[in-house]
Amino acid sequence: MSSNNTQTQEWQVLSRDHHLAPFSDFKQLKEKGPRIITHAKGVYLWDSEGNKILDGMAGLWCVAIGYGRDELADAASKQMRELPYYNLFFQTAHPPALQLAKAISEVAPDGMSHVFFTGSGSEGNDTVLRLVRHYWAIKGKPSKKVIISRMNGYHGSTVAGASLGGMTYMHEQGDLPIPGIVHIPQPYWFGEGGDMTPDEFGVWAAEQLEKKILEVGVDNVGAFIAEPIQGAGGVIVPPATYWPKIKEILARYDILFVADEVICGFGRTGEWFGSDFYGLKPDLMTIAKGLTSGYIPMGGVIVRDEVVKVLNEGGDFNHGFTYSGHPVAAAVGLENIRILRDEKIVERVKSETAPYLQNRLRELSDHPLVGEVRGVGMLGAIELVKDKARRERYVGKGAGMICRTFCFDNGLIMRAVGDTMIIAPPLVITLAEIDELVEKARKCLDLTLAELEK
Ligand code: PXG
Repeated sequence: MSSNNTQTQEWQVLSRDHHLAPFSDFKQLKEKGPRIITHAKGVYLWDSEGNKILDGMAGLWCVAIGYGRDELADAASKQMRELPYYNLFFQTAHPPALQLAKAISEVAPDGMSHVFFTGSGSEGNDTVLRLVRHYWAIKGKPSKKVIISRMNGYHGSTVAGASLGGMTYMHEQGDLPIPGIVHIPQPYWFGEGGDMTPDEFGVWAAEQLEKKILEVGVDNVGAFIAEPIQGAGGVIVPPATYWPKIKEILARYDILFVADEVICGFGRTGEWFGSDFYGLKPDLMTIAKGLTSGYIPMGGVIVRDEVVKVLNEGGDFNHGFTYSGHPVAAAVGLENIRILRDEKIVERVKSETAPYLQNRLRELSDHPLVGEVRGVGMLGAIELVKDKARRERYVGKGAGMICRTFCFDNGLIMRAVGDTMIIAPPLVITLAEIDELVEKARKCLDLTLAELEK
């Protein structure tokens, strides 16, 4: 193990002897030992070696209001003393879940005033699958079961979530997707656009939805699910032609549209939801992450009123979780939304910090290693290439991982998805902190280029 610090070593031994970490190579992690994060404030993390790190990923895309807000701790503590647990089953409810449902409906797009709570985004998407099929059964069209999703989309890690997702490396480890879920190509122009212009490619990628609906048969298709901007897939901002064409196609066929807002929701694009940013009209929206700024686990599904009207006629919906609408999580979510609203954090992202971040990030386009910089709001991606004009990669060199390691060692968390570097900082990041982020990123691009050209 890498550290000389005995406290760090102790924790790494606990990891080696007792912990199986998510999305990790267990054996490799045992040998190397994890970096131990001990505390955080604002946009900064500290590790057990005393390093201060600018968190360019807001944890895992979730810490919208930044670390260390006592108000959320106080809300949790107060609720734990008053009613630490009760459920929403069997015709009971409690104030925090009901108040949070109302608060969410106030920031959600018009006509989406009901929420089904879950414990996570994955559970939210499991709920989506159950809701979609239940909806069509009530409407007398039980054959409309198939859900169309996208390759390289991310919708979670439960069996339904991973099936809806289009990550082949997840499908390979569990005989997924489950039946009734099919995938179409993603609108990733930089990686897959070939000789088409971005606009041509956006139309082509959207047309794959119509092609798939016709192939499966509209009588068999229940819904299309998509992230407004793919997050875990590499911050894939679709070409400008994509969503308008998808909207046109959705209007032609009687299927539901599910926006997975787990990353885009609660201000990340500078609007409350990615659907607001693109003018989409989803029937269902999956939420999590920014809902509680990650201070406590919680997810849910926001449902359009017309859909609720149908569900109201369907008798029991036989689905729910012990922790659906957990009172402590709900109290934290309420306080988080209050802070987002009262401090006008979403407005400030839109008018000030996001334009600044996007401008500053694009300055990196002149770097010899950078093939494209793209982003929206507090989401950004930097493509690492060997040849800019031909969008040619460094084959087999692991450029992204090299860059990610340099970033970590230089006090910046910037993630790598293959050779795409991605950022999603807390929404409260300041202009000075954005400067620091971009300057550190440039330095690490220099170090990465030098390493690759060695
Ligand atoms: N939908 C989207 C769009 C997500 O980004 C989920 C659903 C699932 O949420 P839960 O709460 O069940 O994790 C997510 C989660 C990564 C990474 O590598 C991204 C997520 C989770 C884990 C890793 O970027 N997003």
